Amino acid sequence: MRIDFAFAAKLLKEHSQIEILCHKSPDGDTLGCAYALCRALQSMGKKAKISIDDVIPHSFDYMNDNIEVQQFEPDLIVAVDVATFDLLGSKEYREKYRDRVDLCIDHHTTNTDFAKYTLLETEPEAAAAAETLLLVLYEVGADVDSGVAECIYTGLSTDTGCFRYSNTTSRTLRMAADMVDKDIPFEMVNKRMFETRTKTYNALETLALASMEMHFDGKCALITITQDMYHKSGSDESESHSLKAIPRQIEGVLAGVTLKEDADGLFRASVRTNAPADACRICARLGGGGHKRAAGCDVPGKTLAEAKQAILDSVAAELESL
Ligand SMILES: [Mn+2]
Repeated sequence: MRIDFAFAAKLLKEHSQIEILCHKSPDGDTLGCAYALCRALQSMGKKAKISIDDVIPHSFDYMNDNIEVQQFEPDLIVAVDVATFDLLGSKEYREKYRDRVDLCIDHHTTNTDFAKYTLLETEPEAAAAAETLLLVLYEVGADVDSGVAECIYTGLSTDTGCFRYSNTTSRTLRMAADMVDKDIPFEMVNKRMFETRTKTYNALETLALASMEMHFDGKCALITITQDMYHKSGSDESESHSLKAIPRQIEGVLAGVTLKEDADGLFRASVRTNAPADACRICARLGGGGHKRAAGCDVPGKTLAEAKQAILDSVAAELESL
């Protein structure tokens, strides 16, 4: 059931033992929302904890400072920035939460209403779930101190490519300005999120760049990240996220595709587009979803060649429709 801000705030106010869920392959938005909410709830004297079925990259460590680790049985379960139930994690992990997620605060048009109550602001309303969450925190009357503000800022900046993507609105910028007014170390956040690279990431990027292929008269660029590349570079999946931005950066590209092989040999595509190509439509053809300029899907195919063909067919269909 879709709910409004007042109802979401009421749910948070009426409960005192709250578990917060992130999506797998966590990014700055899902983590920023989770840490911001956890901090705000703990400073209201409530019990709050974050659960996630994945490794949290070290670059996000700063948001975890001063959060108390609390163990308890939740009376409210809240998912943040999670569009579908499957995105919570592995089959075994998510079974624990089947029909148990009470509230979902999200900004994906593809949200499946898997939670009992859903507070949804879709693009162009909210570039990041952190925008929606911030409004919930205001509605709750929570103290948005610098610790909370730093987490909200992380969500805002990471989902907008540091306020460069077309999903950025004046509201996003105003909220970011309000967070900066709380004396947050935004330069440190930007540096960690957008500049600092590990040696292993650098090695992985080199391999990914070497895999680049151009298709359809240069309108599509595709890079591949295989398990073998993780081994060769000493990197792992947690470092692969910022690679997704690369194919779209090439002049003339409308659809930038990153095809990743997971540990089970299955393939997943991340698609980033430039207008007028629609990333969500490209991924929806294969059963996935997301946003207009950024979306993802599982790609059928037992081999890399088959997976490549499947995603390229969907890109071709999109390009022909323009
Ligand atoms: Mn998001």
